[in-house]
Amino acid sequence: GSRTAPPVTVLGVPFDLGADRHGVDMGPSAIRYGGLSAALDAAGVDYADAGDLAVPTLRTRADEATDESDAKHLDGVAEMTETLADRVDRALGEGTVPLVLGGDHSIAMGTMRGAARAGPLGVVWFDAHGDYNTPTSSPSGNVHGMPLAAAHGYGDFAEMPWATASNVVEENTVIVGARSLDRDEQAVLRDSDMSVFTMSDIDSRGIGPVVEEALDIATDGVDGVHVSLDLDWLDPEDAPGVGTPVPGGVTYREAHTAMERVADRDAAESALRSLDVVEVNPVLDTRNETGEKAASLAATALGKQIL
Ligand code: 6HN
Ligand code: MN
Ligand code: MN
Ligand code: MN
Repeated sequence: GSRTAPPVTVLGVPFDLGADRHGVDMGPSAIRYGGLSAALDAAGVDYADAGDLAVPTLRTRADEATDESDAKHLDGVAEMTETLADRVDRALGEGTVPLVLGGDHSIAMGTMRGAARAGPLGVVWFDAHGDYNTPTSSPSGNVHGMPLAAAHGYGDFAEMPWATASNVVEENTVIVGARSLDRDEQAVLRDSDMSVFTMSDIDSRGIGPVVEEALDIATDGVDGVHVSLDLDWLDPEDAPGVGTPVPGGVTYREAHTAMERVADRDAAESALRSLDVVEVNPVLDTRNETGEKAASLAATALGKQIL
């Protein structure tokens, strides 16, 4: 079949203050250079590239510890979150689906905060990690390990209204492919109403059924879903250009199937409100392989059915 999908607004967010590794700020360039426009064209996606947002980075900041929090660069993250949330809000107001290119995963705080303004928002989080730490629980202090907790206003984030995404609830939040959860994250996720599908679930049930169930949960009773694709969800053999690789991830083929299921669900229900593709670090990559795969996966998630 065919459909008329809303056009896409591409937003680059060259932000690296949420991670320890320099280079992830070049993610938007790597994804564009990796063939994003050709992939979107081939997938029949109508899009406009709005360029990169102006955000603070490690290179533009002399002092690495300007705030008092246990979380690094929280003031810079706050500035980015505000800027991106407003830009996502505007893209949605123009009737487009924002495709947000990271940048480290803390940028999802801005995407979700903006997307949730349009109404209740489900979340599907494709990641090796849970990203449910708080400044108190984090072993690293890196905010890219915290965006999902921030969106929910969990723990320390209850006192940081700038970080939260109203209209994001645990019942509609799903993590897919987690295989590296810190101790406190494990406890929180176990006791919460969020759903977590591990690599073991994917191995035993297959990627297609797992993603279908994840989408069922995320879209239950809400009319929009945010999909967050961390490239470290893939096995490091397939996606080496990431800052926190974890062995035992999904193959590129499985990731592609997952994005096809997202596109199919969107074709059926107009489910996809926003998409971010994060953690691509060309400095750590092999011939921009990870940037190319990120471009292709984004286009697949947004693509029309061509047959
Ligand atoms: N990511 N759980 C670790 C931490 O430092 O909190 C790793 C987080 C990785 C975050 O890849 O988006
Ligand atoms: Mn992540
Ligand atoms: Mn991750
Ligand atoms: Mn299809």
